[in-house]
Amino acid sequence: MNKSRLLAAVAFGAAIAVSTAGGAQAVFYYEARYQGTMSSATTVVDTSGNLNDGTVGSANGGAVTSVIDAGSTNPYLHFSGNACASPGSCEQSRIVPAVSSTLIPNSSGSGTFAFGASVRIHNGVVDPLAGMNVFQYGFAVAGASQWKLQVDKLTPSCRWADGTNEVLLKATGYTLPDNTWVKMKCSRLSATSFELRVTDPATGTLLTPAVTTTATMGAIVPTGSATIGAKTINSAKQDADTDQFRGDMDDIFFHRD
Ligand SMILES: [Ca+2]
Repeated sequence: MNKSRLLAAVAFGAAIAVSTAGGAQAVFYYEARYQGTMSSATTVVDTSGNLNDGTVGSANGGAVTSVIDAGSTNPYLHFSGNACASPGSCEQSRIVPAVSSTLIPNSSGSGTFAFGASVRIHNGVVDPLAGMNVFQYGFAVAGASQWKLQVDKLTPSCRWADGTNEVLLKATGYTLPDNTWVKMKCSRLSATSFELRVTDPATGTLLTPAVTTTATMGAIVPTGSATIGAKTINSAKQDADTDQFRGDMDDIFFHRD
């Protein structure tokens, strides 16, 4: 059992204990989770138990690969290529879950839920001014539901929208460090409470103060396909159009309470 799985198992056990003691509180439930393993060149394995594997789409030679660093046993996903502003030649890759309709909060979209991922970027590969998508479902347009995690200009931010109201939480003043794993978790903690936590995935230590807000928000029911690593694949476009992620990603998750 690798460290992240061990920590997950410990956290799961703790949640069960709370649930038993409290009587009514549900154990959070991973609807989809990608922890770095692939079963083929284009299939990312869902470890949540829901068999919701992801499929890699690509253009211009882009790829997602499962990598294990020397001295480690923990696989992660690497998105190929360097930051690119030359339309027609940018390596592109993204992951699309087989099923997106399950990535909806309970209570017809009104329930509490969380999503997130760990990322590691590399100076010289990534454009520090770029928009980069991590995990999103739905688009940021008027009238559309969405939940989204992104690292635009290397600053983590989460967005929730019900089609009318929106919340954007940003870790203002914090930028992703070079060659370092950082975990980001976006949570709807109650009907009106939202939070972004940026932590060291190995220890859980906050790397910047948690960002929270309260807001009016209805049901969040995105449509279409959830995407990981870019909002679209289009060989004629450049990174600024596709929000292509550059670097490494691990433990991408969506869970409902
Ligand atoms: Ca992993």
